[in-house]
Amino acid sequence: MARPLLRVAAAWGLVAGLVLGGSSAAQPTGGQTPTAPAPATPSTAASARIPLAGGEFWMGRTRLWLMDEIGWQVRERADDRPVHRVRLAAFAIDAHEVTNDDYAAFVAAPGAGVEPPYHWGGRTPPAGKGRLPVYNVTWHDAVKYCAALGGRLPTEAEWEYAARGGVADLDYPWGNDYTDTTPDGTATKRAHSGSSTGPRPVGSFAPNAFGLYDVSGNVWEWTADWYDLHYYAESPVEQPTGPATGRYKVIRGGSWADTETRLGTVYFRNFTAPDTAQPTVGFRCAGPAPSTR
Ligand SMILES: [Ca+2]
Repeated sequence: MARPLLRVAAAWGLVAGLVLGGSSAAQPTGGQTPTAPAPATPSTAASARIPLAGGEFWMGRTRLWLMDEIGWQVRERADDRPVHRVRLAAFAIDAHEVTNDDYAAFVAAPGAGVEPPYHWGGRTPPAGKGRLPVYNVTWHDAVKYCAALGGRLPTEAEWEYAARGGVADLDYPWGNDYTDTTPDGTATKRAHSGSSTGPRPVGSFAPNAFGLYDVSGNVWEWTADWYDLHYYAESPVEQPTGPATGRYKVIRGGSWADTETRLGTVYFRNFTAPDTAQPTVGFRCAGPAPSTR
């Protein structure tokens, strides 16, 4: 049944044009226009963690793709189905991908027990690169970083819940169109992808409805969960945490290097080995919900 993934990047526009909306297109509730680059003053990861009340949502690919539904589209895996109900407790998640500056402070801390990413060429990031998302960090070191800040990696379900921003039936964190068309007809990207020169400073585009930046694109983001092709068929409703074991960890959101826009959807699942450090993979942390008084 498994067939090689058809390299359809060039044809994806055709596929996207055949989307069966299913229901009326969800309205983007976040900002719709890319913003100016983020302020030069770095925010700390701790201060930029967003509390989310938790709740229920439909996890998985809720939008129907005509060529997929009728079997015309060749896919190597259909791991984003079945769509299933998920209920999450309150938690908090970083507004931004972890930056080089964030990670440098961690690396320099006594007892951190991690080495700096090799592309830095030293203990600190290259000048002017502090607001870029950190990458070339293994899953294990990402876990250490988050723990040092009183957090952890988000589960895959938490990541998707946060990425959707409380809006049902989305393809992307801002809506269903990958680009924003200005009055003069210019199509402007709403996330950083399809580049050959690396990521951009975090927060270079508008956030989603929950205030998360760069959920789509910039760097893939580690999640806590092991990957399994069939997990959605057996996922519990309550607080799913992924398979008990596996070989690969789930990464989400697509990266600066990806040209297929579907990789930047809120439901696209990808995976890689936890001991690999790659220039397209970074992370953001989650943590406990702030205590209520
Ligand atoms: Ca990202």
